Amino acid sequence: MQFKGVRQWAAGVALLLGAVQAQALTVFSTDFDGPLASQIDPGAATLTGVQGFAGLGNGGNVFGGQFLRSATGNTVTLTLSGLPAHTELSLGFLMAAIDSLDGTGSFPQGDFLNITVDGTSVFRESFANALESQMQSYVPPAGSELLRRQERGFGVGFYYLDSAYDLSVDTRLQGIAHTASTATITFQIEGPGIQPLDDESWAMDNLSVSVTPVPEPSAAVLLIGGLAAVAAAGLRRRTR
Ligand SMILES: [Ca+2]
Ligand SMILES: [Ca+2]
Ligand SMILES: [Ca+2]
Repeated sequence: MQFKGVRQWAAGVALLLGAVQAQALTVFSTDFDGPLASQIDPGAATLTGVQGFAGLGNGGNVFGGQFLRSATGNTVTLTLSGLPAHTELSLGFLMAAIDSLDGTGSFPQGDFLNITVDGTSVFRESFANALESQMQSYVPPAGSELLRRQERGFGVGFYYLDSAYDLSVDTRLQGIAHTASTATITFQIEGPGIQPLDDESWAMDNLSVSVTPVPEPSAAVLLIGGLAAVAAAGLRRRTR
């Protein structure tokens, strides 16, 4: 009976520690509506109005104001330093797939959004807007697709339809094993199909990065100490 009690307390401690550990801490976020954050090297990308993407999103996470628009082939780099001790890193953003991105294949096809964390690709999928027959490798999970092949601005006309996705709901970008105090995250549409800005492009809005902190040793010790005291009191009561 006592053994069972001890086991229950141990399980309780593990659960509470898990709860402490699971609280994500936002270490970077930007809505791109002010000057570009110093942690971002945009390459050739520029801040520009979101045009007809305004208001698309989930809950309060919607396109608005400006976003960072990039030509295919250009690399956007986010460099973070001084991160607190952590075990996992998560990121998310709203992605505008603008104009005639061509999906998987050989030129002009071959437009893959590739996201790397410290040099390792964590997401690589093609996006297609130009023709319904083109092959898009990205299969959006529930809640990700905000719009598909509708006209929302920039190039306008037959091939130049647009799509939008909420990549903050894609589990591939969540809980990425990571412990270093620095992180270098790159975003690029690459592949054999890259074309000029007036033909195809993409943009990000509401970029956010969070980490799952390691519990403070002092907090963990206090928690275990407190629970042990309560457990001991309970055992004393039962053994009287
Ligand atoms: Ca914005
Ligand atoms: Ca367009
Ligand atoms: Ca292309």
